[in-house]
Amino acid sequence: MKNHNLFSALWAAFPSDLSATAVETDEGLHYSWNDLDRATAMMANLFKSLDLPEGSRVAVQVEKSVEALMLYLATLRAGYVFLPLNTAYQSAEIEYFIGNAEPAVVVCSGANFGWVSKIAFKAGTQHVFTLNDDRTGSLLERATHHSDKHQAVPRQVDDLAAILYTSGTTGRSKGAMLTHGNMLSNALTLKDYWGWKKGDVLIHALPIFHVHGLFVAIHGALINGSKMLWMAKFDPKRAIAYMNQATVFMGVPTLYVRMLAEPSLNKAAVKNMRLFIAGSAPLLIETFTEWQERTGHTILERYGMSETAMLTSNPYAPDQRYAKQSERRGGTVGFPLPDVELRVRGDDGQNLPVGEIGGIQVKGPNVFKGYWRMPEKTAEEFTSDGYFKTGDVGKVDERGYVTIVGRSKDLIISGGYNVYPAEIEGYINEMLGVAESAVVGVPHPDFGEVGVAVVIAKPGVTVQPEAVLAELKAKLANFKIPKRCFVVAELPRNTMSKVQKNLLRDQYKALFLA
Ligand code: MLC
Ligand code: AMP
Repeated sequence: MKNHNLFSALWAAFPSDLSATAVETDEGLHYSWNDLDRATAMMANLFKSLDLPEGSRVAVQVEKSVEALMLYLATLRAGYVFLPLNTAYQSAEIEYFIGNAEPAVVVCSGANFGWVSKIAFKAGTQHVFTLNDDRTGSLLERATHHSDKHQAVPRQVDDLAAILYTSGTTGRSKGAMLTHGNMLSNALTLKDYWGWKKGDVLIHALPIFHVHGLFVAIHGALINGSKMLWMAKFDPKRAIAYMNQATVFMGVPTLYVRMLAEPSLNKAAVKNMRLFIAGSAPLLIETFTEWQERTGHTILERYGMSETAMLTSNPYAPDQRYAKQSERRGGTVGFPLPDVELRVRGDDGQNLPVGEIGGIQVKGPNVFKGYWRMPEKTAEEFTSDGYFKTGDVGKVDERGYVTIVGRSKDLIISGGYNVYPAEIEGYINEMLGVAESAVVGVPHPDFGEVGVAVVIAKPGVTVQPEAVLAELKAKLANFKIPKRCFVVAELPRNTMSKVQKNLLRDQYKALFLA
């Protein structure tokens, strides 16, 4: 029987010269394809020696490093389920994820071992390893004692490969279960659609705990046997300097905005580049146009989400299905990918005609299996005929281009990270002296959108805005902290007493715009 383990497909795409560089880091280190193979075999053998139960989760909160990439690949290779966690998450957030996912293995940085291991052992995790971004830690120490040969564990298309937590609109985060089949199908589709070719080199500038950096970028390079120029942290100057040795760049809009602020970005700097891809948040038309003017390249914008990986993309080459359209249209997210079915539905559940705005629903081999241990939530998010309700609101024009115009989910996307107002409001409302709060997203020149908190104090109590933000900072990941807080007498409400967030958004919309 064929082994559908995603690792096997990635491994099969390694180039024949295994001594060639697979990853070059911004510290000047070179890792060969052979290094990737051997190190992931050793880590996979370490996991095997632990005799973990079938389907075990491996939860990982570590800084970006090539060893962290190897840990991801080793988890796939060993047939377990990878659970990446943003390094910004603090103890309350980590406690929830570990408690909910019940991982058999947790890997954290040495600096966090004290508090993370306490949480993990309390949740019943048997093994806690450390991995630091300077190639030290108990994971590597233990792995070196194992063989560098390992046969990828057989997996079926429908077997779990990863769980990605996406914050919930209400209540707690949900773990999106992605299978080996989901990810391989998406990687192969994108390889073809984006015209990956021999000799392509990817600048890897994104964090590796979300879909964009972990799946789209890594799978894209590996399934094409392409080298990656690996940036531990995005730096616009360095990214531009890398472009004379690279051909493909992927980034959230903020990365493009920051590169545009660099005088070194010009046509000469990008002359070796083939493709610039943007996604995870709306790319402003101004950024799209300015990039075109400065570099002569047209950014290719695509759209996806944790539950589905990539769904739509502007064309790289003419798309045969849409009258051979080859134009990348700013402000749109392009066409549904070849194996994705996408429809726009009205509130009455009926398909909407071309150009009309409604809820985007999707179906395809890339669409996830459901939310971890939340069958009711899963059922709610799928239609009776098997379409996933994305929560994004959009339209399709007569040429087939999809445009996202908003979200039915109350969500702020800040610098490509998702922030759920309900979660922040929950924390603020628990604070001493607070009667109520509302968090809204407003435009921001760097992050695209940022949160603003509007708070009402209890009668007779004085609440300081700075104190609200400081208290949040102590509890939540830094990117979730609203950039400003206002204490006001009342919140605007409609006749049903519901807070009118649209009015608040309008009131504060110019806060960060010069
Ligand atoms: C950092 N901060 C942020 C922030 N990132 N605030 C809001 N939104 C963000 N995204 C905070 C910092 O903690 C700091 O707070 C202050 O803002 C200034 O930080 P900075 O130094 O400017 O930030 P930096 O470290 O440079 O990070 C910015 C960034 C990073 C844009 C490089 O956020 C990033 O890598 N974003 C990419 C996210 C991503 O990969 N998304 C893909 C999701 S997948 P203080 O208080 O400490 O000063 C997905 C599906 C799909 O959505 O379709 O792809
Ligand atoms: P996440 O849950 O982190 O995977 O974020 C997914 C969400 O990001 C989607 O549901 C969209 O709302 C948003 N998103 C991703 N790509 C784009 C894009 N190109 N334009 C607008 N929104 C996007």
